[in-house]
Amino acid sequence: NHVYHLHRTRYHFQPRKNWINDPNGPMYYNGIYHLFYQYNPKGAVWGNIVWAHSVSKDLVNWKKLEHAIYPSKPFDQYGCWSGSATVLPGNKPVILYTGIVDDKQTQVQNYAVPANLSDPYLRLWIKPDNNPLIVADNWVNKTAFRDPTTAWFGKDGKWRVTIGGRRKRKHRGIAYLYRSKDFMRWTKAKHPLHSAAGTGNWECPDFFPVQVNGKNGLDTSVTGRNVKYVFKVSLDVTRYEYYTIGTYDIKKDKYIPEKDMIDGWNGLRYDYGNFYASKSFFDPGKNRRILWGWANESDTTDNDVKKGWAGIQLIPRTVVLDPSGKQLLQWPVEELETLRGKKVELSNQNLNKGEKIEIKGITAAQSDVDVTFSFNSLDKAETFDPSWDRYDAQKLCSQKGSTVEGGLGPFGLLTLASENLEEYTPVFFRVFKAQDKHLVLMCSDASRSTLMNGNSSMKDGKDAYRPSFAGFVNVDLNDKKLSLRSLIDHSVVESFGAGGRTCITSRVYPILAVCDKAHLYAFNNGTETVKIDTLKAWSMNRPKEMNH
Ligand code: DQQ
Repeated sequence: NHVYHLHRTRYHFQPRKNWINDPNGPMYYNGIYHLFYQYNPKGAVWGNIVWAHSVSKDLVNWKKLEHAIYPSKPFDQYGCWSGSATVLPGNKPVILYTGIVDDKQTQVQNYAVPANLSDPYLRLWIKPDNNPLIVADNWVNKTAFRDPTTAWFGKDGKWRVTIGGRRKRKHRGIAYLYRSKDFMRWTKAKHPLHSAAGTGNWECPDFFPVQVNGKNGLDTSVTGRNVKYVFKVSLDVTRYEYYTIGTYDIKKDKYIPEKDMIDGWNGLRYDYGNFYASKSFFDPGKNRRILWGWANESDTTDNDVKKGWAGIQLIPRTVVLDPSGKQLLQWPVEELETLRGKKVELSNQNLNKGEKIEIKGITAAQSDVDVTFSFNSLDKAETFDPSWDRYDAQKLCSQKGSTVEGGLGPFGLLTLASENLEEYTPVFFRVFKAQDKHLVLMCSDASRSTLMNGNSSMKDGKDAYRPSFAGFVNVDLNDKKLSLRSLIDHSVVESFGAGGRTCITSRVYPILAVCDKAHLYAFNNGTETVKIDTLKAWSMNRPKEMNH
């Protein structure tokens, strides 16, 4: 049991025990951040779901409160599933969430309001008797009808909300649209906000505006000329999320992805690793949009039960539209930097083929590392075989891991490494030359992360899941630089490539590379020499207050 305890994260959001999943109803209200989340009060596996509730002034320190919403009425007695918060005019928050009404998992949409608006923490929530607000009609698949978004307000004086689902007897994922004048009586729009064939059930849709050529976040109801929209879904079948960028046709009340966006399984992802059921919210305190994602365990269900806990919330990320307009950029919220302790710095250090440098002097198992690599030429980039699948970065990463010699790369970090490299989780780049352009592969490879028995590249709950997560990075290499930031926290490595263009999160469970036995290295296994331009690494402190 000793080792299990060492896998608890120290600066990620994690309750003392039991199962957690989706972040719910995140909001900023009167100077306080609220985070609700799916929680099983009775154990470390999914079930008995309530909305647990924590509050924070800085997104770093969290105070645990009593459960906000839990099964108690006919409209939610079998579970209180995911949903979102909307702050109505007059500064009145309201939560929309999915209630499970029977043992067949029939889903309805309910609302809850704070019992006392003058309580700064909004501890108590009331579920009025006119619930449920929205029930499935005959055209809606009532067991795939859930996760209402934050509502947005139209120029016609009506509120809108979208709800995830799946066409009956079809694999078309669908985001139903409902409208209401008073937030109480809701009517289904003739057309969904959006749908896509072949994607299966959509969970936790998210829909929000982003500024073009700007870094401010926008309230969910903002429309206008300098605005594009993001639409994200969590795919029930594959357990990952994808998003597109597009426009919102207000007349037709439809979202339309831009032409060159892939609207399906090969679409852009917030994160190419363990990141699911995410939700964003507008933070009027700092004029930014913040994204929260959940990472489940990659360990066996047996080990989850032995540990007594499962699931963490990842570090909240600021999201903005990339200047190209073609994707988002994500970056850990600036408040995280208040946890930075001891710092070490390196600069202008060459890494020749096969070399590695240890980053000493910080707590490698609990750290924040930010490094920029540079190189003199792209000439040695390996040829990208045209027969390889450009959308299967993960397969490429599992074949061409961190030790297979390349041209330009593999180079990057070896995180959570044991002294003799029996265990390590490399996060690295590999640059390829395709016919039309260079392709930058970014990997976070858990395949050598632990000597613990049981190993699988598929998640089945019986074996530990050790995938070679990977994604391509759409980055301009003209300046011959690539940057990487990794947040390392005992059993999680959360990485941001090229300023947050590509993000990958891995959950790993080393048995040797634990606590002060964990090491951190920068490495290069490519024939082209790369240089560590600058590297800054910090030991990360624990938040003073964190649900314990
Ligand atoms: N988790 C919730 C659902 C949602 C799913 C139930 C996504 O509302 O669709 O715990 O992880």
